[in-house]
Amino acid sequence: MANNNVKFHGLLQRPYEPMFLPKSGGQVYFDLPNNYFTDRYRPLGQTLQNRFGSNVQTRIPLPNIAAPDISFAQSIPRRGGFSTFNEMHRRVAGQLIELFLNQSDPDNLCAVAAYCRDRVNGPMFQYALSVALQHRQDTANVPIPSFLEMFPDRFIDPAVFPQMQEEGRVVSQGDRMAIDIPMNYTASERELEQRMAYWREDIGVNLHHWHWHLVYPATGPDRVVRKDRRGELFYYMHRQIVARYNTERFANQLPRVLTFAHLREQIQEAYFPKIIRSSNNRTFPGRGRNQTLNDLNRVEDQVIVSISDMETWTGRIFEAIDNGFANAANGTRMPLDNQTGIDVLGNMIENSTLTVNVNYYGRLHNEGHNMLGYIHDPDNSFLEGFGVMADNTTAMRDPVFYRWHQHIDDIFERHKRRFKPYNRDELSNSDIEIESISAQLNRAGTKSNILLTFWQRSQVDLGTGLDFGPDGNAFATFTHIQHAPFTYRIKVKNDSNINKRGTVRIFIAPVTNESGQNIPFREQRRLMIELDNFAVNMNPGENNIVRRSDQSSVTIPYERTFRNVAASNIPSNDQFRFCNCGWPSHMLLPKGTPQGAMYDLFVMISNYNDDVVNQGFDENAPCNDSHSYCGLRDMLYPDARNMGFPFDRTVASSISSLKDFMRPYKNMATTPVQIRFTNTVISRV
Ligand code: CUO
Repeated sequence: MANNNVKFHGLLQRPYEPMFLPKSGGQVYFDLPNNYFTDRYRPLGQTLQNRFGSNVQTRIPLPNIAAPDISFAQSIPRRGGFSTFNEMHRRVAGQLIELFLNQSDPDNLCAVAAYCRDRVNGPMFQYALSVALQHRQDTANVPIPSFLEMFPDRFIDPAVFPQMQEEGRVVSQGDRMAIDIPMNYTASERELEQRMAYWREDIGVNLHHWHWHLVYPATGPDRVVRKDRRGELFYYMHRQIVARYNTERFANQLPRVLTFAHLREQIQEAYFPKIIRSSNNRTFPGRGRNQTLNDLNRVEDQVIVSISDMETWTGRIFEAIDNGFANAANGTRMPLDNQTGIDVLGNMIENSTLTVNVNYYGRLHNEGHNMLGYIHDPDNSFLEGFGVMADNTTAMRDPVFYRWHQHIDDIFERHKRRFKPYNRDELSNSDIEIESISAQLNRAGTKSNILLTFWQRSQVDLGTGLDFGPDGNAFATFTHIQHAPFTYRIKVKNDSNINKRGTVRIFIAPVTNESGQNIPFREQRRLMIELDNFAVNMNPGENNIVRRSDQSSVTIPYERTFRNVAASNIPSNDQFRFCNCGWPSHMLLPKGTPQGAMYDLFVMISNYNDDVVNQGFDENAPCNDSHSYCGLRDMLYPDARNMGFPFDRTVASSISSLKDFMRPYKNMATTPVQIRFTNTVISRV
């Protein structure tokens, strides 16, 4: 009997190939009762089964079931786009998730999912089944293939697909060559924003973003949406994206991103994504220069929102922030205090179904994605689908994503500014003194505090995502930024005579902007990039803390971002829980410059008693390694402080540098670090 991994992987691959075609490169076959076939194929059912179902290793017989009522899903065309920013799409996906969650065991889930698969929108099916698998206890360990495997068309230049088809058709498995995905195919160097294309269009970055929203859906059954501090994590994870993006811009001699606060202004930056939706061979539309938003009146998509709606909602959100409370739908006042305020605002502004009052505060962030995603065809006159901004898998490709999220972050900052700077009690850690910190490459003889970045060429197998493509592997190579692995060394003195526990918080931030001017601390504070967060025990006296860069609480390893589920024989035990949410490790550090750009490395060891969340948590357990941006599955967020602590609040006006900020505190340290970028491509071995 096939195990759950084999079954569900069969359901999740090649989304548009009917269920009766063999799966997993011809190894797996689902035996279907007649009513699973769609009308087109039912008359041919037996013939098709005989034709395709011979010579397979593993047969999975599916039981007779009463056809579930999925008429609710018909409003989303099977081969059209699916967007979690579209309210109607989210609602329908929520119903499908509910249907999947309600199945009594994995066998029934498999049967119902197999019935639905050929009848509903492809990406929506993948999304709903992935969410359900992740959130059911009895399937929590089923590996969810990377979205790159399921829908490679969202992530890479479509020019490579015909070449891959040719290679797969003509050349037998063992001899197939990898097809190279070019860098820099979306614009020329005349377009300055193109300097950031390697970052915006990075496959791992976009996968992370998709997986984050998969782990934290904004709509669906309450037990799926209601997660500890999800609103705050929405704010923090996206704030970190904006901080990282701005920092990267400086290294590429570009100024920080302009906030998109005034919705009636022209948007100077254009973007032409050059990717296609392979389900219907339509392109994702481009966005020309100097376009302006319009009211959306796309009746067919049920996307109806005006610029003045957006302005009204923004005004009411500001009013809530300035008053320090929000008006809940039931008439009560929700205090926007330090404890819960940011979480309430996160859910309100995003908006998730946890918003306190959707009728009053609206759907600001999500509709912003829609307005920008439909800027080319606001009333559907031209029957054009949405652009990349209206799709979670592709939004980070577009320069305007960062302008929009800078604005969203500025709204959260307005709330954060209401709080007094952290005081001595909150920042200090008695008896703990950091004597020195350094970061050094993992190679003997290298100088401390010089880190290296370069291009790396890696390979992925996209075979499982090519509907009606050749059996077996289809390799592609792509080029991405990478850094040489390094190690932090932290010398700490514990002046007490007892063991102490602390949380080590490591950040990095740029020292100078794009033109080499020093960045004042009030700006640098918001550019602090979290690199790691972990607990330590400190004995009385001297302690040497050694931590490798690949242990970061922010990232997941390359293999987790890109591993091909089909290729690896993953047992169904807990050791191999497959968790794809996490910043890709190859993007941990800013790129730096060929001459070497200077950054401040900052380390703080805070008092564990103020950090601890009352639960067992082992950072070495599978899936627990990227909690800073993704939290922990089925557990509370593991750090009791405000996310971003100690840099989430403003500081006294007398503080003008990071050194000023940390001067009173022995439990903090900083050192300048240089990041040097070498413009060569090294193949992953
Ligand atoms: Cu992740 Cu705007 O939420 O993209």
